[in-house]
Amino acid sequence: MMRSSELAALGRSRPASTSIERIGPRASVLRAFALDRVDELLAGMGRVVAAAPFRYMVTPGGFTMSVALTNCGALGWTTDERGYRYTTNDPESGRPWPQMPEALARVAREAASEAMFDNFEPDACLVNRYLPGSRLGLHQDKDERDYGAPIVSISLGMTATFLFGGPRRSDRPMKVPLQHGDVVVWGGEDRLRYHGVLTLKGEPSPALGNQRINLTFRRAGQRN
Ligand SMILES: O=C(O)CCC(=O)C(=O)O
Ligand SMILES: [Mn+2]
Repeated sequence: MMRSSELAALGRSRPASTSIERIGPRASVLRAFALDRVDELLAGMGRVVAAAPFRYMVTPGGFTMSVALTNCGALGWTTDERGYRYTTNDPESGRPWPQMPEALARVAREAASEAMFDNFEPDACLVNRYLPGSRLGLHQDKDERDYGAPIVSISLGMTATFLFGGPRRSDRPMKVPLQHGDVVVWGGEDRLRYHGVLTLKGEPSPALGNQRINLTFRRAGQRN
């Protein structure tokens, strides 16, 4: 996998505004990392949403999530009264989840590599849509088959406050503002840290208006 220095050698240097903030031993925020890829990310996402529209899923506890979601890739994350799990097919259409657009997978691989996780090959991309008032409670990402691969999370649109906690739900989370184009990567000893998103509010985004889109890439099935 290529690092920035190698990309620069190929004439693909990152915008000057890019910087890395460590938020854990194996967790970092890559500021503005996806900014020069927004158009291709949105185009790819548009194709995914056309085939598998956003929907509001129900938690096992019977609550409807305030975040709308869909998926692309070989596996897609779903929740219903029976629990959380990954499925190969969209339960709404019965068809396989749309393929993960190569442009999305590429940014995820490059972000993982930049954060020192080589050979990340995502097989699942969960697409979350937040509208003002949407929130995501503290949780761990633990429905994946093994935790060897990192989570790569791209933020687009409105700025949100990401909560990044510890290994226990009761650990006080740090608050990390995430802006359009920022990418968070966590893995290794940080892989199971609790995290969530505070209720979305504030200014509309010049790029996406009154919404925030989050693309979360995972290795959910067998490892490569
Ligand atoms: O929207 C975010 O920044 C985080 C999303 C997330 O944690 C998830 O989808 O599991
Ligand atoms: Mn999560």
